[in-house]
Amino acid sequence: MSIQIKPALRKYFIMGSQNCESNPSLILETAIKAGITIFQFREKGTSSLKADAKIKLGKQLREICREHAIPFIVNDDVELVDLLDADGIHVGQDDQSVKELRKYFPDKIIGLSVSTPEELANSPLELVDYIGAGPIFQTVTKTDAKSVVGLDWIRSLRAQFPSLPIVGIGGINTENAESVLKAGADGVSFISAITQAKNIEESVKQL
Ligand code: 3NM
Repeated sequence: MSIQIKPALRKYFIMGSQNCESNPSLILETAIKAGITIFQFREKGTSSLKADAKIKLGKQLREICREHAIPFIVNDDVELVDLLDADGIHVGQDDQSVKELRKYFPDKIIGLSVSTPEELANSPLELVDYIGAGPIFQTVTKTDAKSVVGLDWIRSLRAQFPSLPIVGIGGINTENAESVLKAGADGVSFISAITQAKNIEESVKQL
């Protein structure tokens, strides 16, 4: 499957079982039917599944994405990329280096989080398929999130890199998603806007 990255970034749903109050597979299926364009499996944190249970859930979510031709990205976990035959991997600045990843995965999507000008200066942008910029707004989902960077961070990145695929992250919801796009992002990524939604269908449409 050859993936067009910019359109895929438009509605980027991220989730792990620790974010869900009901069945993750059902939440993912509902979100896909409502129009998300890419999915990241992010099984992370104290209450997340480990080892075999993590792999088992990953396989279920991977199959759901395959059935609906939705790109499936793994957060951080290199082994899981092969195990789940993922379409790509998303890493932070302190995870496995992008240079190593690109050697290992020449044809997969690689996404990198970039939150500050310093991080930007140290990031090999030519080796990544997209960057995640954030946290744009305050988030309660990631307890160790960096300081809020605001919409200005998107504007600054867009001004410096007119064609770089950029997705905003952090505190993005149905009320503020449009402002992220207007600031220059190709898409919005979100966890709680869907996992905590009263009505997933409505929320995906408004994001
Ligand atoms: N990464 P919500 S913020 C996973 O800034 C993640 O890099 C962030 O969750 C970053 O949409 C974040 O519920 C949490 O705010 C996003």
